[in-house]
Amino acid sequence: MTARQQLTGLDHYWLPFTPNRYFQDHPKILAGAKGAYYTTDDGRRLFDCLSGLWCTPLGHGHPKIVEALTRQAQTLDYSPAFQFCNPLTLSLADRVAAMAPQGLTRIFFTNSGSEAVDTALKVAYGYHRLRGEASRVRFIGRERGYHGVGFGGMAVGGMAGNRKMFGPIMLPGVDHLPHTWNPARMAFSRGQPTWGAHLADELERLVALHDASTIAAVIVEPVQGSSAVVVPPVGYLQKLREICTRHGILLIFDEVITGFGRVGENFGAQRFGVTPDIITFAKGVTNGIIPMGGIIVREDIFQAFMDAAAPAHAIELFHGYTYSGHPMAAACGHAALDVLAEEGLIKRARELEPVLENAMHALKGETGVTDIRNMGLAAAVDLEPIPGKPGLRGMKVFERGLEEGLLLRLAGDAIAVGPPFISTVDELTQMGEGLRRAIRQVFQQGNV
Ligand code: PXG
Ligand code: PLP
Repeated sequence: MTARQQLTGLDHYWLPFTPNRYFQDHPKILAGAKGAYYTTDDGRRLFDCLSGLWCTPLGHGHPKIVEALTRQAQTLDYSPAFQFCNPLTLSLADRVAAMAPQGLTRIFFTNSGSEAVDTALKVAYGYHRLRGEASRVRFIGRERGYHGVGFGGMAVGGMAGNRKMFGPIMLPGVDHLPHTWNPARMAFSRGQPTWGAHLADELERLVALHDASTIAAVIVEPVQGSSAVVVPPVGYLQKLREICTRHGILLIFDEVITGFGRVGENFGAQRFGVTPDIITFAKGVTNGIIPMGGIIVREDIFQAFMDAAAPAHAIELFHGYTYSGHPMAAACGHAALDVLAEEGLIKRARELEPVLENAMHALKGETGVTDIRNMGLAAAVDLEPIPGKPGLRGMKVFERGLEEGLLLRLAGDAIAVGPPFISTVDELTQMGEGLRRAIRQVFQQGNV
């Protein structure tokens, strides 16, 4: 029997963010991974164009990570997250704080980006409340933003498809900034578009509408990832920072994708020279091997909780997860950050940025390519949709990409890539050419 014939579970498993009925008939099964490549159950090798789901920038099967996990499983496989800690989780907090922008010093660990976002929103509201500003109950997100699938993250998120079923049960009081993508002004921009900083002034309008005294925090991704790599216009994030500071609103950067080197610096905050009050992270902190996320907060935000009038034996924040700061995740995080530092991979990501930029922008002029965007080791290509069938063109290019040996990421009718930092120049160039062939094949078929 082939591996495919032995496959079980299709009658029981419910896949996340996947057309399940299509998957039933076209299961895509990965059997192994090493370095920058996956192997499918029928023995095909696929270049890992999105580093898993943006989470494995160091590639797969790194011996240091394997060794660290083996050792940790034999030493301390779990320790209770409440009332106890372990040395590795504590020292991982030191390391994450050392990588963060100055002033962001306290780490709260979660197990995913969604949990990190909901944690950040609760901390932001709690901070204001403890300081006597309990009226600050609103959160401001942004159109096209993705902040995970928790009740908080869903409400501040701005991808319509993720929200429409749940409108009636959404967190109240949330408003959204407009997104910054404007094809007439910025199509085919390399890196940051020069037009669009003024869109941050929309925050002033929301403040005027709702009053600053009702707004707890603004949450944005420095570069929007899930909605296909929307890069902030030059000066935009600086303006958001300035407006938030002026009105006492906390600024949260959701760096679940942009953190740990994806944009060529530790965090997007450093790449863009803007320091938020809270950073959320996940994915790359453990190279995606063991789930982990968290938030990094300003010391005085943490202190506001510590200083609240309560006896010293009282819990300051009624929030946490069974697996917060899991020792296996902490061991994985240390190994991943060791590899990132020892192999100089953030610097390498920055060096590869122009290679990826050139490989992707070389697709300009291909039939059906309507925009190309890039920042750090992230890029996306917009494709002309098939009339009346949104998403189908993207799906076809994605499927064709598999034939070209590419595991691409599908985002509606856009294709996103976020290759591993260990990629070679040749691999990135080949990825661009493979994508070109996939796009040509699909547009040659016409609108069917
Ligand atoms: N915030 C941001 C900015 C994210 O990108 C989350 C929160 C949620 O993280 P978790 O760990 O709960 O999934 C994310 C996750 C894609 C893709 O293809 C993006 C994400 C997840 C899966 C796929 O763009 N982002
Ligand atoms: N539901 C129940 C019944 C629980 O007991 C717990 C945790 O103890 C949770 C949900 C939350 O799980 P986690 O801490 O893994 O987020």
